[in-house]
Amino acid sequence: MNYEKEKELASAESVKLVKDGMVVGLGSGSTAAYMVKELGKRVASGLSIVGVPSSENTRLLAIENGIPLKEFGEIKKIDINIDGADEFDPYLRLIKGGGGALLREKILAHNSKVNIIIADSGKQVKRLGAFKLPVEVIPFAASKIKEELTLLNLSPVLRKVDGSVFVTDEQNYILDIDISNQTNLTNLEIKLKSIPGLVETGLFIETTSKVIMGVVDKTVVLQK
Ligand code: ABF
Repeated sequence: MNYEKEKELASAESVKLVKDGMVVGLGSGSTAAYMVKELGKRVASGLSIVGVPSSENTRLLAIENGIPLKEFGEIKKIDINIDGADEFDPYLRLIKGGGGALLREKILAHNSKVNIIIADSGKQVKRLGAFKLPVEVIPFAASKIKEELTLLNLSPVLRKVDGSVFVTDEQNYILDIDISNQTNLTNLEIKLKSIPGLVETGLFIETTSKVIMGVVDKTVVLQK
């Protein structure tokens, strides 16, 4: 399976949905990176858009690719948001945040008219949870939240990269939790969001308009 090819195919297909004058949410991760590069080519050919990046990494990539940007606070609404995912299920519910950008990604998704997820076929699952769910927590509360999540049998692990604690664009920490035995994701989301100091989860339950999935040498569109 050539997942990189599938990511490229899905990204190229998603960029066709972008029209002149749109405000475009720019996702994070390697699939979204293909999309940003493809969008940059269309901007170079005359497409007139404004991008809103979901991470500092995407901001830098968008600048490198000549995409005009605005700060999230400067725009009224995002016309189309294009982002990746770590997993999606048959209900188009997502686990996101493998790259640590889940907070800004969820904020952009919430403020978008249309949310397009681009993915390779390896992201499609029958049931979410093989991929650990990232939750973003403020450093002040991280250890206590970890204890609370442990008592909920969610097996939290503080995310580290090269031995150092990972810090998000908003200077928070990430706990990766095991939701594979959870039967009600809506209740789980409500429970998690009720914990003071837990800022956001990588569970995107209602935001997705459609998924464009690369499959070998073509793309498939999935929507509710
Ligand atoms: C991003 O895309 C993250 O939310 C998610 O973790 C990531 C998936 O990464 P990749 O496209 O590199 O597989 O939006």
